Amino acid sequence: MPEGRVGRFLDACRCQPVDTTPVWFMRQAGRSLPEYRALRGDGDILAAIANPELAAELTLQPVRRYGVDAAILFSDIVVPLVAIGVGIEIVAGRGPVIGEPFRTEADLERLRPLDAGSDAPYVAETVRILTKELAVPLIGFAGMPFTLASYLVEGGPSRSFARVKGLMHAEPTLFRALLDALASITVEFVRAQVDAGADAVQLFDSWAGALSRHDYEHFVMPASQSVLAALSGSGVPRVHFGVGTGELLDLMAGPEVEVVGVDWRVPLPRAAERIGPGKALQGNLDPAICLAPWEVVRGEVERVLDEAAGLDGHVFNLGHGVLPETDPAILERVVEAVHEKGAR
Ligand code: 1CP
Repeated sequence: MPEGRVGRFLDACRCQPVDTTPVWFMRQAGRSLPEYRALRGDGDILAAIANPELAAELTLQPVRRYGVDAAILFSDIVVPLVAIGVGIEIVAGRGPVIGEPFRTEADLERLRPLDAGSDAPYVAETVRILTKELAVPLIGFAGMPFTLASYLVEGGPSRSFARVKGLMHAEPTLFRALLDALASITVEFVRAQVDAGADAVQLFDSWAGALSRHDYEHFVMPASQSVLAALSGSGVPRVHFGVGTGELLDLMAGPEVEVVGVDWRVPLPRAAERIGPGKALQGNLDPAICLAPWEVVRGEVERVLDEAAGLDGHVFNLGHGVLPETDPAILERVVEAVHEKGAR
């Protein structure tokens, strides 16, 4: 890709020189945007995702409004599971809810392999539309096995993750088989996006931070590593992200990762110390700060950029997704401020 706005996100991912710091926001599409609410209405989000024209438009909305340096495909981490026939509903204001949660060995049969071309043809179609329309890179994404398993086993969003951790400890063999099945599905889902033209991928292990370092390393890391390794031939940068994963950052970095996503709890220089040289970091403004008056937000944006000054590569982002109550005007100004202050 050529230089300037089109190239800076991918260059930063590869720790190459950039004209200014690239920026995008996790959950940049969504309910904080009036144009999103207008287009989505009360329709089913899974139906919107399965409609390539609509999904492409929802992907483009934040790129137009904010002038961010990357687009992220409008989809959801549960889409590949829905595509193989797992009964899942995304309930407004709550999140994915599983009709029949996974608890026993018999449930493994419901996790057949994904064939993205026939089970979810709309994904590649949306990516193809977007690669024609976009002047910035497109990020494809998927959920990592543990985070997907947490929804399947808990039956929906959870605070304690007691059931999925219970399964992990009580039935480690079944737990590993579950994660392996999910790893294959994730690889196929991400590959389909890359083959259709996605320029980078982000692997969301949003809830891995609920685990102890020991349990992550022992029970979860092998499946996650297999996903990352399977994508090594794809040639696109791999971003690995979780929330509350400060104590796992070195384990999540590894040789198969180009960019490590960092939430707001860990200062970027400390994250870099834990990860070691040669990796780009992505983050890490606390999304709640974007609810404060602009002068406060600006100060915090500058603080994050100051902390990032010594990094090998930096992609500015929030430490987690945009909160629905965020004023889009604030995010417009964040993008401007990052580009201005980050200029080399
Ligand atoms: O109808 C709606 O608008 C509901 C909100 C919503 C949206 C906009 C959901 C339900 N999913 C999405 C799209 C989505 N999901 C995107 C694309 C939009 C963008 O980023 O611009 C992405 C990247 C996701 C990924 C996703 N879904 C993750 C990983 C990222 C993260 O936030 O950690 C997770 C954990 C989900 C599950 C999910 N889907 C929806 C909700 C509300 C949730 C979280 C529920 C929970 O707290 O467990």
